[in-house]
Amino acid sequence: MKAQVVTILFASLLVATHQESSVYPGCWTQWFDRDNPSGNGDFENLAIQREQTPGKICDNPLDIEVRTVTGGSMASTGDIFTAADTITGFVCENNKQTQTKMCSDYEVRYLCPVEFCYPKGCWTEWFDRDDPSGTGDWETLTDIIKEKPGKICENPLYLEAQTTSGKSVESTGDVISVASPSSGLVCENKNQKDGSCEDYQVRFYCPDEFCMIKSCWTEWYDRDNPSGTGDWETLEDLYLKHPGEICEYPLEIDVLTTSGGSVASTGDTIAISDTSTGFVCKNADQNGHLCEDYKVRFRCPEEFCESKGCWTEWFDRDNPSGKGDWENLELLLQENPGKICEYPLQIEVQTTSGNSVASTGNVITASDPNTGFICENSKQPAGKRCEDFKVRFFCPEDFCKSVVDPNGGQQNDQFCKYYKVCYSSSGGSYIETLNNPPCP
Ligand SMILES: [Ca+2]
Ligand SMILES: [Ca+2]
Ligand SMILES: [Ca+2]
Ligand SMILES: [Ca+2]
Repeated sequence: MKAQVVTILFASLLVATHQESSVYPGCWTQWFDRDNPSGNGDFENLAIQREQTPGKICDNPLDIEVRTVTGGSMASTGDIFTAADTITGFVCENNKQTQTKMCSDYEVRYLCPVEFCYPKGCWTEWFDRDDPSGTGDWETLTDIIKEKPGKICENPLYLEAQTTSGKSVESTGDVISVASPSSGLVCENKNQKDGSCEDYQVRFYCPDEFCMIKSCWTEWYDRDNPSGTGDWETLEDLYLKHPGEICEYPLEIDVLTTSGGSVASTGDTIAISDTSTGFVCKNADQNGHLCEDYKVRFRCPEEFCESKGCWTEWFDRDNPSGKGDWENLELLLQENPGKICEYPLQIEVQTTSGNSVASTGNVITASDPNTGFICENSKQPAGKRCEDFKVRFFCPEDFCKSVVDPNGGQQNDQFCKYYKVCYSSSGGSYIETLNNPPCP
């Protein structure tokens, strides 16, 4: 009985801490109330809830919060609880109550990691711009944006903070003046008992628009078939087979069957699928059948993307006089065989006169390296039409080395003589061909 009380106190302490703190890198699920106390009690078990609402709760919740369905606190009911944790979930059994009454009716929710809440977002690097030697440690968002342009978004969703030696903020006992994703972290020496803050570092979780600009996907790889012990698409093997094409520390892994189906749709039990090992499906883990054949790709950080690949020439295949301006990849690939890679890493779009997309005020239907660019006249504000846009794509290095003769012929020695990738000092690059200007 004593142990239970301790558990509950501990749980509610954690809840309180996280509720007050917007710093914690996660989000709360909806409230779940699957049971009523009329039977043996109120059973809000995590495992059962997961089965009933697949995909709504993360695999490893960071915390649980419990309240009565009328919004009362756990303590207010006087009930004795069997469990209130992130492993079991919540259980209150009627026969464990000392008072002659049933359990109250409770609902629960879980704190999930930010990667679950916003799977397409990304963490920035750690920033440590200040030392506490002056008035304190000022790791403010405005300063970091100024000092590290392009390394951080302007509207982060979450902040994570720790000391430069990796200790949690709570463990230092410091009184923190400011800690939020919109402001960053400020610790002032004058507010500390010992007159000095620890040295902190911060990182921010940014929305997907930012992440996609600052990272790139590799091509899809399918090096193995499931005919042996399974389908082994490990990074170790892929590095060997495709040297230089995949970054050392991928940010994300993406897996599909070779026919494009989702992993979940196969029902296969997957042994490994992560950014440190890659992907493994073992035939032995399946119930008497073979694994499906899978392909994988990886999302790599900006530094890697910039260095490995080349820009195509600019394409302007359509005019906005009809339904809009359709510079979509599918048609561009058909109309310009060999001049664009099948899986571009990035897209760049401008008006044909060289202005930015933002400057046009057009509502854009699609603008990504998989789809290409589409602007539809029907989606524009009243009285407005799409401008005429041009696009170009950033292609993986493999493609750059094997660009087909822009005049339609196959790659040959003659072509290789005039094909060259030009790199500019600002980091951009393009292919020097008959249609593109020579390297400066
Ligand atoms: Ca309930
Ligand atoms: Ca610092
Ligand atoms: Ca495979
Ligand atoms: Ca156009």
